[in-house]
Amino acid sequence: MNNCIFCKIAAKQIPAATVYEDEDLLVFKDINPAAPVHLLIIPKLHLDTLSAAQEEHAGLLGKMLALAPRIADEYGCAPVANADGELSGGYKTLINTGPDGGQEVYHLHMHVIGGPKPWRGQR
Ligand code: DGP
Repeated sequence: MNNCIFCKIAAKQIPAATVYEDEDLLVFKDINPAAPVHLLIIPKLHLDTLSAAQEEHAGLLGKMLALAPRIADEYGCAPVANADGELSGGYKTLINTGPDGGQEVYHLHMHVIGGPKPWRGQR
């Protein structure tokens, strides 16, 4: 293992508020939440960035994306329609990639951000 903080979280060497774990993925609360719900989905496999992912990682990326709505639903963020069909709720999924993409931690991760507004940095 390198000196990666998210690898250390995955290896349970440093604590995190973990909300989901399977053989490939870990989900924990962001230490600096931008919204009432702010979770990070990481692969246990270290990849620096989304751009480091290769064809062989397609299944892993698919698992991350497929998990996001399940976790968001669990945290009450799924979009719901009222009787008039108007939608409320919802969440943002975000993968920052590289310096210009705003990436700070160089272990691939997907943000799941939701809950009652306002959120910090909302666009
Ligand atoms: P990004 O800009 O996409 O690389 O965001 C990295 C996020 O990781 C940022 O929102 C804060 C969070 N983070 C950084 N270090 C830790 C940590 O040690 N524990 C937890 N739970 N989150 C962290």
